[in-house]
Amino acid sequence: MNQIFNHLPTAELQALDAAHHMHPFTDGGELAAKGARVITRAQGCFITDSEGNDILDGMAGLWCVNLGYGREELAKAAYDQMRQLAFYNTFFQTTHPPVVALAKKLSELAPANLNHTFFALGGSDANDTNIRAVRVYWELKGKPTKTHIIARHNGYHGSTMGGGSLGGMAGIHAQGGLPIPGISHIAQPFWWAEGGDLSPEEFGLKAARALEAEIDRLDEDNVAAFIAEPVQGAGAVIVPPSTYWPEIQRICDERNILLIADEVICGFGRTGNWFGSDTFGIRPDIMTLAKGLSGGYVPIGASMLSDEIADTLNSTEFAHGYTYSGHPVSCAVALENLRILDEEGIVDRVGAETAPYLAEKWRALEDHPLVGEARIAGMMGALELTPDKSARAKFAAEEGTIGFMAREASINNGLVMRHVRDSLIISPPLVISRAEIDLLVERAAKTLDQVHARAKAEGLMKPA
Ligand code: PXG
Repeated sequence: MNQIFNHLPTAELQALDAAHHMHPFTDGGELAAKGARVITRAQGCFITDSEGNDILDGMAGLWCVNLGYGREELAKAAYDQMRQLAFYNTFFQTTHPPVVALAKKLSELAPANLNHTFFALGGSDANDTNIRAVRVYWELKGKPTKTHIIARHNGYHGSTMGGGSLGGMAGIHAQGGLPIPGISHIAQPFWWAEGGDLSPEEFGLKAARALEAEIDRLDEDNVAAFIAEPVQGAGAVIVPPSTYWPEIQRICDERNILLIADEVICGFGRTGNWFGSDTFGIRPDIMTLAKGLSGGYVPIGASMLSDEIADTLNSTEFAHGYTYSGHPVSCAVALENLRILDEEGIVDRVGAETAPYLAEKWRALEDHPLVGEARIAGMMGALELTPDKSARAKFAAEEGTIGFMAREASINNGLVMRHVRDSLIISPPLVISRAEIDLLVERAAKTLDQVHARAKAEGLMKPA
């Protein structure tokens, strides 16, 4: 057996980690001084660290372990497929059964006009595929000037050159020359932070009409597509007002702009339906998929294309693809994951039962003095922390100070929540039970009490 170092003590693993492993989105020096938390195993909705702490995983890994940990069927699907056909490519006029079966299954689950899948390894590279696909599409349609893509501030679409450029994250744009040319960003539908005196519905319309203004500014003949997440995930679970998506859809239809729904987080049940597009009545031309497609057990991503786009691209050679596009093992695991989601009625149960239960409990946290707004959409939620909720105020302290404090307190209370700026977010496994939801909310409430007391004691409950 290869050495996987399970036997090493925590401190030794941390030292080796600091010496040799570079972490994503992490200040390496700061982490080396502190030591990474070592996660050694997981079962159901709980992860276990090397010190033996069981922690409720309120983030489903990273918005992906939707069936929870330790599902034997998924391990067996990988094992069986590795023995049958560990790898073969799909470049040179070959295919294999798992990729055929998965592409067919996706066409059954996706909105009616999306019947064609181009596979990737995750969400970032699937979005890179999308950038090229929409540009080649318009070129083949005889409109080669339609190349520009409109996205949103604080959207997240990955961290490759393409994905990071589509995303609207200032921290990513600050490094390495992003965004690449031909991409611009409009306002996000984030009422709490940017809605001012408007009602959420008025603000939803205003935010959507920023798309129309941007198309006018660029000229519709130069615009290929608009990309957005149905609910912004990494941006802090920003649930758009009810007026937003219908207006975006109207604008894309009227102005002949392709609509790309980035369903990397929302897809496969997270919002209580198979896709966020179903929940919000969106009719996308392309969907980006990853994460929940395999439940996080193996890497896989995908772009699902409309009949019209696929037929057009199929009229030539689309010079694009990854060695592992449609990897047989990833496809086999994804298929098994979708079978379980389907046959165990997990998406239906989330929509009809557990998400409404979570929503009721989560919204009650809005009464806490530290919480300004409790947002929830299906199995994803956020708590906006504030020193003054009537003013929707930010803290005077450096942004993220209270959020980080709350994240650390939460883990110590046995619950993984993530913080974005000064909000706390959750995205638990879709199989979470009512009793586990009770535990999640109880630990979140305890965390809020502790952080509120500490922030008061340290004089941090001051509005900016
Ligand atoms: N689109 C969306 C909507 C995402 O959420 C990606 C694309 C990129 O996927 P890959 O598989 O290339 O990472 C994502 C990924 C966070 C966090 O901290 C969120 C993501 C990734 C890493 C961290 O919330 N989302």
